[in-house]
Amino acid sequence: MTDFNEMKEALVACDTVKLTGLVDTALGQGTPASDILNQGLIAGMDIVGEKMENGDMFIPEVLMAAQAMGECMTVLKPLLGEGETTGAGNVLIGTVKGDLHDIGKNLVAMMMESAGLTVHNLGVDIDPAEFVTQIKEKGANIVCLSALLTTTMPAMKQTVDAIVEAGLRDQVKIMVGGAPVTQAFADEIGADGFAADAGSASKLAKQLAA
Ligand code: B1M
Repeated sequence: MTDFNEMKEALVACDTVKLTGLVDTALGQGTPASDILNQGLIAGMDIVGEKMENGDMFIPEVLMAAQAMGECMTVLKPLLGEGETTGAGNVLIGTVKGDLHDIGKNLVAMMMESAGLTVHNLGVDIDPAEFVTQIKEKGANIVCLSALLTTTMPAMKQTVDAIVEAGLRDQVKIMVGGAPVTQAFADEIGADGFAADAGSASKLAKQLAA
């Protein structure tokens, strides 16, 4: 029986060696990779967020925790696939201008790749104009925007507007996501879809691409 509390504690303590050991043990016990991700790592990151908010953890520690989670993701990535493949979706994904958070966005990219979609991961702090350039260059039919800060959510609207102004709106479906983002916000800015997590983002992308 996997003790997810121990995993969460190791993540909060930024103890990469212990955390990767616990993940290996859990996998050896037959615990599904998705349970380790959701109940261990993402739940642990939520505690990190609360501690950050309360001033009990500072940026360097939060980065170390993020790095520890990244190490585990290397192990979990091949195990998180959905097993289906489709050539339909050509996805461009990036974190919007002003925002440096990339763990969730990379998770979404990873899930989409494992679901057989072609994914171009642009990185973080991506300017609206750069999204436009990359849509043209990569011939994307789906654009995924990630934002983790309420202050960078307006950059999602600016990116949608830039795509409209470039005359590309009919060529792409636009999806948005990230902790502060909601379906109502997606509707408000004229996006085609919202996904609350990596699994539903991957499913929605396949639906929109079909
Ligand atoms: Co930041 N940070 N951070 N941070 N950070 C949050 C987001 C915060 C909620 C913490 C808090 O105060 N409780 C808060 C935002 C408050 C707000 O705006 N409402 C915050 C803040 C304030 C800040 C700074 C401003 C702090 C400062 O400097 N004073 C600063 C901003 C820097 C910047 O971006 N310009 C900052 C910096 C950082 C670090 C660099 C230290 C680090 C990021 C490292 C990295 O990403 N490489 C960091 C981290 C790690 C966090 C927390 C702790 C964890 C985020 C995370 O990775 N979660 C976070 C608190 C929290 O979220 N609990 C916090 C795990 C990840 C798997 O979940 O990203 O939500 P998430 O992704 C999910 C879904 O949202 C969805 O699927 C993912 C997987 O299921 N999803 C999508 C995400 N993108 C999607 C795109 C889609 C679809 C779904 O496209 C269609």
